[in-house]
Amino acid sequence: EKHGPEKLLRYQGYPIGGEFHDLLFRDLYGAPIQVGRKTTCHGPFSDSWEWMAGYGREWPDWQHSEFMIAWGRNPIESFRGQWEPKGIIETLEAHDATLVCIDPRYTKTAEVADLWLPIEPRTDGALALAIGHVIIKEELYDEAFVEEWTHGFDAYRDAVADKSPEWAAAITDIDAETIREVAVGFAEAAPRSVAFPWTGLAFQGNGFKNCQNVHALNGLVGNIDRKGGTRHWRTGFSLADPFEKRGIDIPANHKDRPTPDYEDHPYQRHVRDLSHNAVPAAVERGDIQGFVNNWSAPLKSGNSEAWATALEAMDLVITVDAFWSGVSRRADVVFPGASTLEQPFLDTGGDGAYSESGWVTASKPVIDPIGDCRTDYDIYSALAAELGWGEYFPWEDAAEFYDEQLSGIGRSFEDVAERSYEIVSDVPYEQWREDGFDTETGKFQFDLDVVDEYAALAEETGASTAPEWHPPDDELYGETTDEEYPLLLTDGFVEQLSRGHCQALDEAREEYHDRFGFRYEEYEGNLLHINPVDAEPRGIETGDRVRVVSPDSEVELVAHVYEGVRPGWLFTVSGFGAHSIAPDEAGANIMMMNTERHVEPVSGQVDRNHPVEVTPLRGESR
Ligand SMILES: Nc1nc2c(c(=O)[nH]1)N[C@H]1C(S)=C(S)[C@@H](COP(=O)(O)OP(=O)(O)OC[C@H]3O[C@@H](n4cnc5c(=O)[nH]c(N)nc54)[C@H](O)[C@@H]3O)O[C@H]1N2
Ligand SMILES: Nc1nc2c(c(=O)[nH]1)N[C@H]1C(S)=C(S)[C@@H](COP(=O)(O)OP(=O)(O)OC[C@H]3O[C@@H](n4cnc5c(=O)[nH]c(N)nc54)[C@H](O)[C@@H]3O)O[C@H]1N2
Ligand SMILES: [Mo]
Repeated sequence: EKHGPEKLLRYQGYPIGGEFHDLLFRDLYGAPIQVGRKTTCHGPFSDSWEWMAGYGREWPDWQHSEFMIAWGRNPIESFRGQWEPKGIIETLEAHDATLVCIDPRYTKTAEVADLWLPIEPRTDGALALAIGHVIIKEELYDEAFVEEWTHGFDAYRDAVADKSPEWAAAITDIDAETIREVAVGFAEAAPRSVAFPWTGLAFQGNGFKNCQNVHALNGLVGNIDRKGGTRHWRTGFSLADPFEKRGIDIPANHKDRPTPDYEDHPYQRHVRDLSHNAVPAAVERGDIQGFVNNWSAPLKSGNSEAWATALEAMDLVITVDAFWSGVSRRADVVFPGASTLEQPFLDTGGDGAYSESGWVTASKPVIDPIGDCRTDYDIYSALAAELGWGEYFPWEDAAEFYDEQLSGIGRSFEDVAERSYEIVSDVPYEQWREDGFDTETGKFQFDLDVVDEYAALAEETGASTAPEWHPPDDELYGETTDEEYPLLLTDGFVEQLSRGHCQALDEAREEYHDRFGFRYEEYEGNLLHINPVDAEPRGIETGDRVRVVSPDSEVELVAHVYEGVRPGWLFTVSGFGAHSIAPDEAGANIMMMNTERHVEPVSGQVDRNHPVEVTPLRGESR
């Protein structure tokens, strides 16, 4: 009432009740601003793909592929028990396919790969240019596809003309012969080949360019939306609209509200939602006075110290969460959300395990919500009723809503949930033959100067749209290591823990510690993996408590001396430490070192690379 909807910031993780949250807080209450999911997870790789290929998401057709490059990706762990590892392992066995893993960390994906390339971090764009160089020089690209379906090939060819494997070897620390071998293997297997980046490249300050250069390789060999290549993600069917069925017109009360222009943040002119790391500044300026959070743990995602201060400065913080996260602890109102097993669930997709089909999957609650917890539908419909919008939530529960959605494809919720999933449609390959590419030129674009928003941004920031590799430079493209801070630290995921979801669960943490030979009864936090080459001169041994200092801040962790990380590079798992759901906030949240300036300049995505120095804390072993 005091500040109006334009001052209430929305933030969503991957909730079950996402549509009900949007209906209440966006459409009805009219809060126009949300934090961009892309700015914490996949901005650089999906934005560059969208500008090049015209659709938001590509997806590897692993199971039919003959040559796969997991590029800054770890699907064997990050999708354990799911379709990604299944597809990869199936094709490795059935087609004798090749898997190349490009990662400074020896992951379980590296374990099953034919080739592990522990690349110098953040040099991926240089490697991609050299691969393009070889493919063109050896005339291994798909001439027909390039001729008819791409734009800007000549400019691309000129840009890679001098980017030889020898040039890239000096930058990436991968030898020139290996670069040639990967380039030839990738191109010869095409169209059944795929180069697919994600978080490893998305979390870099120069990540947009690196992803742009990797995507170009897929265009070059013409594997776009072809069997064994990259799929164009589409379900190929539509569910019914339950609101339409009931004659309910949903208003768009968020539409005409004023939103601030973030003059000092050039990427915000094309990134529709607010960048995660820009939120504290927006609060400080008074643009944001309140926060409504749904299933998300923003305090582990970037600029954490400033975020915590910002939450305290806000007049009203509301959250729906299942655990006491850093947000829950600061919230004025906490709605204890039911877990996934306590509420009905429906999802659709056109990717993955059934890469030639669109599918629907559903499940019923296994038990009723425990204690005071409520399903998302109950929380949002009760709030709506109090606010005078009860007529927009006429359903008994989400299951009834899903049932009306499924009637559009002649199914019932009961049926689909009984079977757990159903294949609904066929999604043909080469969809571009019919529809073209949804880009400025109607083609796959090597030359991104035709994208006005990118051209304008490049001009404003002093960057360029060309296929180039930009080294980190302390200004635009990420911070460099130096004598004082000689090691590069980043964080990410591990098989045993799912994002910020599991760190409160003994069993998950125990499994994680077991894997690296630790007893979690002795230390419950995350481990700092450090190569012996870096550990020995510093007198660091496995189990030592260490202090990690960056130009902005410092944290304490327990070291794991380990050859599975590249010399000069340190890795830990996110979701621990300050503001996390881990008991007693055990371990460290390295995003306490992250600040507003740690963003990738094109997509506004958080840059999670930090130059640091590490010293043992004497007499304080775990
Ligand atoms: N078990 C589990 N599964 C998950 C998640 C989880 O937390 N736990 N999270 C889910 C989510 S939200 C996502 S987005 C996906 C992500 O799925 P993936 O992207 O497949 O998984 P990550 O483990 O993030 O893989 C990124 C890899 O990049 C490496 N890397 C870091 N820096 C560089 C670099 O400079 N160059 C290169 N080439 N590699 C680099 C890291 O060491 C890491 O192994 O996983 C999903 N699945
Ligand atoms: N430092 C660092 N930050 C990262 C990443 C990283 O690698 N390092 N990865 C980034 C990526 S790829 C992504 S996608 C984002 C994801 O970031 P978020 O969207 O924040 O997702 P989670 O970390 O999974 O946090 C989920 C929240 O939901 C709560 N929750 C868990 N289960 C339930 C439930 O059943 N019901 C309800 N109501 N709540 C529940 C948890 O307590 C937690 O607070 O994080 C990004 N942030
Ligand atoms: Mo993610």
